[in-house]
Amino acid sequence: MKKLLFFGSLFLMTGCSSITVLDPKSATGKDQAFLIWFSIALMTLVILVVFVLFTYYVIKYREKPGNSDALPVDVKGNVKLELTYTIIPIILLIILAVPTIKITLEQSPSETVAKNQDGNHIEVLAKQFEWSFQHPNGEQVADELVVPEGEPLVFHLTSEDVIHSFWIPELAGKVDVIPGTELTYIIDDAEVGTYQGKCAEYCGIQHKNMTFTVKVVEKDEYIQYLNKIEEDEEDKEDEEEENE
Ligand SMILES: [Cu+2]
Repeated sequence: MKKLLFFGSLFLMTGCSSITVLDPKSATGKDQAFLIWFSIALMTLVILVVFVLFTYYVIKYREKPGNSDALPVDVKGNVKLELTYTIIPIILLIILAVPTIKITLEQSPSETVAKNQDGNHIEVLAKQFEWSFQHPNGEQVADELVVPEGEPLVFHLTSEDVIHSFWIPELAGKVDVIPGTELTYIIDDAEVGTYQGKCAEYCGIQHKNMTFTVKVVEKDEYIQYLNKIEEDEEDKEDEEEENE
């Protein structure tokens, strides 16, 4: 039994080290992680109360030597008890519902095309099996996204073929990317760093290769990056002209 517990907990702990969604690097992700921790805490409280009462009554009313024939007193309902175990769960559900509804409504991707929203706007086009990111200066880069820190990241998500799912586990939850619809999704206060992104909806034979990198950089570095991709594009055009 001890061995089982030891290996069981070891197994659980090794799993936890890689759950990046529980240690997010953006305000949006932190709100989502808060909901996960908050509901786990409430559920743990309920489980503890149930198990303590269960253990207590199992011991209290167990069969004792000498009174194995005794029958319990027959009672017909108990209004106080029934009200207690009806009202407490209702209160718990309300406590859980308030932050859940608030955060979900605030963060839900919207179908309104919010081009005048404050922040850094990125057009995201998903297709089998590649992500294309269009920066505010019009330049397009595949599978790598560089964004500045300090302003909301406003993603305009759309798909060219099938349903994909846009997911940067360390920054925020998944969002479906749907052909024919443009969804606006905002990630607030992303910290400087490099994060992995992926498609989280099975979209075809090479689905697992549909990954991308997100680099959140300081403002100066971001401006340099924009200039660089613009120059690269001009160089490419010049080369093509020379080749013609
Ligand atoms: Cu995909």
